[in-house]
Amino acid sequence: DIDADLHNKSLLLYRLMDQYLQNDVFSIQKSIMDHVEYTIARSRFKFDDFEAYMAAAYSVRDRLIESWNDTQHFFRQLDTKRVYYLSMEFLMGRSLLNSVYNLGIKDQYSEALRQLGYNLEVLVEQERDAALGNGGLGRLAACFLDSLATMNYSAWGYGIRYQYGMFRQTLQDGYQHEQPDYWLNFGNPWEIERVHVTYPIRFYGKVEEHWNGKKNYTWLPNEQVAAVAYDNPIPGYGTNNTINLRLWAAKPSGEFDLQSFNTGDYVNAILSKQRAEAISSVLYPDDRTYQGKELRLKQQYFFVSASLQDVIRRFKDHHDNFDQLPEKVALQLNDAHPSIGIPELLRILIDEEGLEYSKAWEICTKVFSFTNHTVVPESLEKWPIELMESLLPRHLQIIYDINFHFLEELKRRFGNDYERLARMSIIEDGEKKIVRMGALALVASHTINGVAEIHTSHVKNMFKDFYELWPHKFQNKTNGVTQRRWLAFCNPGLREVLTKYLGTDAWITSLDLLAGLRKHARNPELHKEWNQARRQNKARLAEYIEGISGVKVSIDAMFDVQVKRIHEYKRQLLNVMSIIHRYDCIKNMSPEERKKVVPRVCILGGKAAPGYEVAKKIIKLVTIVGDKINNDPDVGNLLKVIFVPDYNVSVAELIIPASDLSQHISTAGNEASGTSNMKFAMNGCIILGTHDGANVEIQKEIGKENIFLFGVTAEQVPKLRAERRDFQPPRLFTRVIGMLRNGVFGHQEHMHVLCDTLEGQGGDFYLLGNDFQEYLAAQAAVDAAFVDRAWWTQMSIMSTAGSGKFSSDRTIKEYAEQIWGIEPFRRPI
Ligand code: T68
Repeated sequence: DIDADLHNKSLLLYRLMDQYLQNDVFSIQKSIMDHVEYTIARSRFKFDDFEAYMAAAYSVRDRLIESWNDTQHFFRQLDTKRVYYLSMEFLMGRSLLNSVYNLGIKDQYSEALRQLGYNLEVLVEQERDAALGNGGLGRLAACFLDSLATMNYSAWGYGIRYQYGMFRQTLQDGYQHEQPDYWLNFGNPWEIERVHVTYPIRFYGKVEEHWNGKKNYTWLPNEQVAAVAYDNPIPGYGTNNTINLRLWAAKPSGEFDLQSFNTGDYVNAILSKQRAEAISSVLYPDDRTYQGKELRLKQQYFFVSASLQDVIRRFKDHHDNFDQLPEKVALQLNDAHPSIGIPELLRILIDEEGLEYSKAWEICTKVFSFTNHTVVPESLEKWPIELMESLLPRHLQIIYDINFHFLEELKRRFGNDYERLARMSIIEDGEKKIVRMGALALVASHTINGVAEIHTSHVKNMFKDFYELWPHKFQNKTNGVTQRRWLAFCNPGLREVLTKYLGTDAWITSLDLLAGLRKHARNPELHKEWNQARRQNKARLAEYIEGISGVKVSIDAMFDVQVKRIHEYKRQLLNVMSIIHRYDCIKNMSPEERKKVVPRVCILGGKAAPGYEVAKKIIKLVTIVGDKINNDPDVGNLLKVIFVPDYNVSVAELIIPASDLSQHISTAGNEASGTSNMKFAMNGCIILGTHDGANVEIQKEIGKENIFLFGVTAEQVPKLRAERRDFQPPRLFTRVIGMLRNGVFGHQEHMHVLCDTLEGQGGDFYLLGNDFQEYLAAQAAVDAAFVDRAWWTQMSIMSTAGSGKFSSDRTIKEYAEQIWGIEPFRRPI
């Protein structure tokens, strides 16, 4: 009978529910083998390292999914306020090692694989980086997700599932070539495709006005694509919480385009629909330079619209009063890139949910907050009115509405100060009208933050008028990085030493505990263990360098590293010039003098935006200089210059723990924060840097005596630029330029182009000449410190000890408490 049936079914479900995955070695082996056989469809008795990696990854994913499901259920039941982190970029890197560590099952997986004849460390290398970001901005988003999960916040990341991530850099004859990043070609075991979580995304068309007691607008779009969700579980460390990164892929929409199917040209109609996929196909590889490409705006609207539809649907599952939206939803804009979300939310609330403009606006201003990552106003996106009007006509109307009300408010505050109005207007008037996305984000957000103290004061300046109007909106949130990936997991040798001397591994979730190292900073036992761990890392890197370049480097030499995107403002050129100066000095030394030289391996790496000619020339310069020096028998091990190609998250995990010195030498006032400086400092690497970005705060934390900062301050820069014409660069600076121009390294034409950026009218915008002397002095001080092993080791320990502040856990806690108003909820087992 029916009751008995139901009863039996319930019993069965209860029994099945109890079958949570076990994490003993044998259960893990069984799960891996099942995936070899049933998911990869290989034989249990014959599979290679890549297949073993895939099977292990699927097996880990099973465990992530359990945790993910339960966490989502837990948060749904609590009906917590959630933060949604909207970002065009998430630079995640690899997942296998991070996942097993965070889930607390690393040792079991190592052992399970070992018994099967595989090595986890080897399998880890089979994974392709998820490189859905350019650099700092995208990696920050990834660190934030790790901290949000670890600290038990209810959070989602939303972004784009680019089919091609950051291009792969190869060097051909020293020149950068870009290759497509086919990261999905062998499958991505970390994602879950949600074919049923899909939203229509519309473009183009026109807006119709109706009158039914009040004005109504209907947008009649004429292109539609579907956004399909791909979920990427993000496990926290030392917690049962697993949060979600939902990335959207564009697919042809099932419902639209009926018209083209009536034209008789069936095949072409299908093909044209296929083009929908272009929207999520490629990450724009230009950081900072904004190009005004229509596809970019399409990408922005595509992912933001899908995300907001998803957020509103989730909200409506439990609520029907939109007044409550700000109690349940916080929307963080990672730079101004997603700020088209502001008119999109208004459009949904007004056109689809029937709210009045003023009500919708009030709600809007309570949910959005905005992080700025730049120092140059020009890099804030500005869209030509015609483009916006054609692509998103209804949104342009709404932006006009927002601007109208905003200007009214300004007039009430400041009277008819038209200059101020023009400066602040969201629509820039001029020959061509333009929508200022930065202003839009500022007007709608309740908070705007910079990413380091010095940067936040710069942001207040850059948006001076807005700061005068709304000083309370401006906050600082100094960046941080996750010490899980960037210390505990990528530097296992040092992790053990730290845990031993701190007497606990609790620093992995409370980085401030590193301060406890200070009292051991002179302990010779610690010095020995510290240097042993660091030497092992150097040996690993030396092996890698030999593999990529054929150059043998000595691990007794100082590893002097500058790895980051290639930009004039980051001044890789300054570094190369000091390398040339060093070479010049060595060449002119007597054999006796040479004995005193501190051997260095200078390692540079980073990608240039494909259209950025000067940056590409700088890469070529590094390889030219390297070829000459590395092959000069006269110099031998005293100096080596290596360009590491295809710098990415995984390469960073290898390089950072192995560096003795790292350079962060941007012209003061140009680097918003920098985050790799924090990673290097944490790993006991000494920082050589300028008074820029987070360097300033790092110095405050680790002490002036443990860091080498040099050069002009941000306040001095405008004056020095104005005085450039009368500036006499130091003799050594002109000497190096002379060497380049005179063909000491060959390639004279190439050298002239680069040297021209440093000389003459309007030259040396980034003030290399002004900082050169102090830079060389700092370099000499670095050498002196390095030969005193005890001194150097103490500085290294003190760098790590003073890094506690730079955990993204600290940053996220500040965002949570001071911007988002969310609380942690830890899922019970
Ligand atoms: C970086 N910005 C800052 N931008 O340069 C860096 N831009 O100082 C800071 O530490 C980091 O953000 C995190 O706050 C970027 O990385 C981009 O990558 C980018 C990409 C597209 C368009 C504009």
